[in-house]
Amino acid sequence: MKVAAKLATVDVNGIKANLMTYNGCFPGPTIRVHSGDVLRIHESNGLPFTAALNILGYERNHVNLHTHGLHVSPEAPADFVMYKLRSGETYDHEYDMDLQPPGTLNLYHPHGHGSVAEQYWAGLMGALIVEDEKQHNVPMPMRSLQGFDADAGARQEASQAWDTFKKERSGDRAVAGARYGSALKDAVASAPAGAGGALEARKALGLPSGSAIGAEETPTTRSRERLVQYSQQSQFVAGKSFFQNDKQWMDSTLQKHPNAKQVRIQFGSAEYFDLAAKNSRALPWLALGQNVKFVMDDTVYDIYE
Ligand SMILES: [Cu+2]
Repeated sequence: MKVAAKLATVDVNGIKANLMTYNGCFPGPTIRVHSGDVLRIHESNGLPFTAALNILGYERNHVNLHTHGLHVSPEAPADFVMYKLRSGETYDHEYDMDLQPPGTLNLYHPHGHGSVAEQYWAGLMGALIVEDEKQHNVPMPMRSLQGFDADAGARQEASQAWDTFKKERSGDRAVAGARYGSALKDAVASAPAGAGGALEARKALGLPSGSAIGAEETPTTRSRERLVQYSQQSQFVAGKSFFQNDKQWMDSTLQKHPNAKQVRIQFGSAEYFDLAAKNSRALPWLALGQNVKFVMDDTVYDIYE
């Protein structure tokens, strides 16, 4: 992917505007990537050279590049912004998207101290889309939150809850809503969602905080109860994120190894204990239960009951 900062006259809603642009368009070209990719961006600065300073006293028309929202390294050559690209210079960024969850909308823009605001406002920005699992062609059995995908009731509750959270700006429920929203969003990535997260979720969705079963059980409260469970269906264990599909805990990196060698091992069998004895690093993953699937040394281990 190439992005070139340059001045251009662009049509913005029928009005001609002289902007700073990426590749002569506004917004800049949309970059689409997949979780697990290596994204390479060749950046060049085609803005005119000037010795002028801006109102903050910083030299103008130097750029760099920031990927706003990506879960990537801040070190060179990834999301490193401690440099100034002068007119005519180039920089090659490389971002490892291993930790970036699928299905997210992010931005790219320059991030130079003292100059970012004027450049951003002048038009230097573009969208950076990390495709969702469907677009990524992740096989259905390897997708996260499969149950949620198939559960129309819970999805409807989620979208209504989301609308409510946006409207409620203050108070307990708004705070719980914000916390719960981010717990649900992170459920696909490494999720620290524990008992506290569940409590926030219950508060936000207007459910009783204990498990007061029976009182007023309606289809709506049942959908909301399931929604709480979906946001709890992941955990981070010994360097891997796991999400739960049905009874099975699945390693999120499975999505990157759709064609890896598969070994099916029955829980409690002689092979099971052999695997445990020979691979101490697999112990925390095996401890997840009797139905676990994880990747180790390019092999997928499918432990079943
Ligand atoms: Cu930003």
